[in-house]
Amino acid sequence: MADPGATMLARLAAIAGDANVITAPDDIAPYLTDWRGRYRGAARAVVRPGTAEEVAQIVRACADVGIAIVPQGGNTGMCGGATPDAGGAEIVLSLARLDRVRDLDAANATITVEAGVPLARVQQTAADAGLRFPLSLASEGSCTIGGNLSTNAGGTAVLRFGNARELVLGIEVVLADGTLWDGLRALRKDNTGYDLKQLFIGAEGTLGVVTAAVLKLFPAPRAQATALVAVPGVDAAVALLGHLRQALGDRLTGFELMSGVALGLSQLHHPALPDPLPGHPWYVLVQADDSADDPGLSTRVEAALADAFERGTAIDASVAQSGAQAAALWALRENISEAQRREGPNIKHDISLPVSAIPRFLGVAEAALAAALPGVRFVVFGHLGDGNLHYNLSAPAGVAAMRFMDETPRANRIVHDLVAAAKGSISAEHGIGQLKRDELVRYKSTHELDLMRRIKTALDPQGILNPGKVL
Ligand code: FAD
Ligand code: 2HG
Ligand code: ZN
Repeated sequence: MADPGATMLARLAAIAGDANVITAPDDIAPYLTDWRGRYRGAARAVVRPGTAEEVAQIVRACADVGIAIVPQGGNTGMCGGATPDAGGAEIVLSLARLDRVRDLDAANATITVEAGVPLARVQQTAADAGLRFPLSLASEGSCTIGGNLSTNAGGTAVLRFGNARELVLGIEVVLADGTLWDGLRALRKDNTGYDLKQLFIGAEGTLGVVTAAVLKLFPAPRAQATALVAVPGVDAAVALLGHLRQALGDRLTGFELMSGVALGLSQLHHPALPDPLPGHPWYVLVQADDSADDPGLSTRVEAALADAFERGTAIDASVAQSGAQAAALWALRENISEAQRREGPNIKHDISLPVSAIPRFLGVAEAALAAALPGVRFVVFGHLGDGNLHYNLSAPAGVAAMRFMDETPRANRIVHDLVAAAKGSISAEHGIGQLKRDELVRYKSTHELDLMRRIKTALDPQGILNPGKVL
């Protein structure tokens, strides 16, 4: 009698081609662990379809025999959402070969791309057409549009352009029974019932497999100004945010907070980067863009900062004088995660609060954590303009990073209880995946969890799409 596992692999190979059903342990290993190295799973195969129709056939084949599917894009997610469980019965469905830009409509300011297109390629394709796709993450060279939509990624320009979900006009999705839904509309107005595409955005592969999307484009920035600003404290940074919003209006696209510790870590691991304002407790990276070719933008930013010095909300600033200098300032910010990874595992908290509540939260959380975990090192940075902090905790000096991870439940309770008390979110932009599944149950209301479970059951009654993630 034929081995049912082998029969299934043969069926998948007949759909995607022999070379795209990978089972050799060395070849599948990179797909079985996450960027942080926090999770390690097993899978019967990694399947790499090349078209949306092939994705649909694969999902149908899996649905027929009840095999669970873990969609994976660039595998840069922070919550283990793309890592299969340890059982070895699931398949990883890599969308990487769905990498075509299907259309760019300059007059409609839209681009239609497949799920596996890396974010940086979408940005570049838009730029080549004199336009801009504003989603921007440090992982943009590797992460994919399918992953960005499935996590509702945030990044460094949310302040001006919104999260990934605000940038989507249409979507193409393979449903749990293998039906291919073509929702690739390119309309800015469409009130014909429920906004179904939004269900799949931020669903982390638990409701459907995204195969393509229509994304909004914007005018390219013709003038840009970047400044690293030293601030005396986070309350001053919040005041500076309000001040720059008033002075720059919509031109303010990024407002990133970094503690001196976080910046120092980035510099330590990337010594070629500059150190323009050493020795301050907190920094803000300010980005201003104008679609008009305004030669006065830097002057406008400098004038606003001079005003901030007078008010005491800023102490010092370094305004980039060239594109290369601006890129180096951004590299300081964007390399913090990588620097932290090199130091060993850390306890991450991706939280959001009303911006006004952040200074108080920081004071109370620091005191509580320092008392509970003496010597804990705070690596705090994030998208302050959106009220989103990466409130990461590293092991005290002399404590093994791996052992410190055992403190995760205690640290989570302190941080997340404070966040919940301030009506914040325990996951601002990274999602739930497997990392925060139990935390979600603790902090989400029973009504919301019940609604989420009903949606999951309605769309994936067999529970084959990314089981054990989110819910
Ligand atoms: P993956 O990691 O492959 O998958 C993520 C989730 O989406 C999984 O649940 C997976 O099953 C699901 N999925 C993937 N593709 C599909 C698909 N086609 N259909 C259905 N489900 C799918 N995130 C931010 O929001 N803001 C940041 O600023 C940011 N910066 C980062 C910096 C670094 C250095 C790194 C490593 C990560 C950063 N991230 C950030 C996290 C990560 O890059 C984002 O979550 C990104 O959107 C994930 O895309 P991906 O293609 O790598 O998805
Ligand atoms: C960032 O903003 C990412 O750089 C990663 O969201 C955050 O490493 C982190 O905690
Ligand atoms: Zn972030």
